[in-house]
Amino acid sequence: MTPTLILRNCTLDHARLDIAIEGDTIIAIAPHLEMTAPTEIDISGQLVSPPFVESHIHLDSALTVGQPRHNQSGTLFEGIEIWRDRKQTLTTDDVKHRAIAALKLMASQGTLFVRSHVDVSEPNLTALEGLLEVRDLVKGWITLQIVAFPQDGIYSNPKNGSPKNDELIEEAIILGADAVGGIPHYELTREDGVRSVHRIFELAEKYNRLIDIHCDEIDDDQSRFLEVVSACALQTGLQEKVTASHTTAFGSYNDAYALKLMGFLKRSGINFIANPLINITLQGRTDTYPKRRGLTRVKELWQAGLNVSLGHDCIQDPWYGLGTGNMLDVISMAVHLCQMTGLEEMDACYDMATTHGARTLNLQDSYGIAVGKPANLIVLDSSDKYDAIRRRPTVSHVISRGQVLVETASPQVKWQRDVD
Ligand code: 17E
Ligand code: FE2
Repeated sequence: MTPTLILRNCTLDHARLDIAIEGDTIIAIAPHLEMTAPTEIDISGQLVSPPFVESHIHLDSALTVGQPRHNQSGTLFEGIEIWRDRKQTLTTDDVKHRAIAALKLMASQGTLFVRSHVDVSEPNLTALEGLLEVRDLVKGWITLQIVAFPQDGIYSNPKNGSPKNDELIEEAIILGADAVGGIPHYELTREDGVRSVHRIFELAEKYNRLIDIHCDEIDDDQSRFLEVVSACALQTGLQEKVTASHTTAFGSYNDAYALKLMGFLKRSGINFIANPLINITLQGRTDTYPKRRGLTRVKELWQAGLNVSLGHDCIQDPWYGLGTGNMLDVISMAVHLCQMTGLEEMDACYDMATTHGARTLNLQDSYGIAVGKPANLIVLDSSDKYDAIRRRPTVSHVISRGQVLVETASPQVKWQRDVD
């Protein structure tokens, strides 16, 4: 074995270990490795973690806030209208520049696996073309999955509108999208919503793709497409290849229905994604007081053994003008909003942005810190997950494909005078 890089004195799973890398693969992990390498880095006991997984973001609309106007009501629907205007002026270069800028922001803070939705209810598929190019351009340092997402709905075109969104989504899949998306709660009727879910499953089966559906992203307790998604996942056997994003209406369902549904969800074994930064701001907008949090039942899903992961959803776009690309912000918000403040619960929220996200993205064996796996890992200036969530420390090193991609120094505080 001839390692190219050794990380010494890493804190990994509460132990002090050295990690040796050869090329792009982890080749040894042990307390004191005898071997040497041309590059060795003393990690000085900092926390080493698998990279963050951003399991839900919209890179095509990232960094467009204020274009052509700000979202005054803060609702999902005004966001969709603003985006409908903005997407008229899309070019592939515009999409590529913003997407790469957002990915660099994310990678510099430890995210190396990303699932992005891309709006395919846009006749030229410009955003898709841009993101497909980006997926290829960045693959040497970050993994990007693309979901063909019909923002305006699959069946919402006027009679003679062409081309139909139903045709565009299929074309997007043929062109190379990794997953089929949807938005059943925004189809014109409940029946169309159900029909759209069936169509999504049909396409996923036909082209052997994953599924990730924006599902019940509304406070309406009558929005019940999750049961349809879960039933289709069970009946087709696609199960863990299926993800329900947002499911915020689940936070408004009555407990009797929620209990029944939870049993069905356990049988179907689908994945869930919550986006706490944006769910808390987009939802609850029609409430006076008490005001709902607009989040799905993250804690209860986790307690039921279902796979839940986390995403930003937005970085400075028509739906949410904030967003940093730092997954520790998302984790911290989840801990607060979902009241997952027990020690085990906080660790679980951290895992939702790492290992659980990897499961949602179907990354299987290519993710994690173990001998034989690809050498992707991050170093946090921190002692453990709890400390990392509380302080949101600097990610000091990002190692991607066996090489140091980014190094960032922690801020240094220098007192300029003595105080008691
Ligand atoms: N589109 C949508 O339908 N829902 C969202 N949360 C965003 C875009 C960001
Ligand atoms: Fe989304």
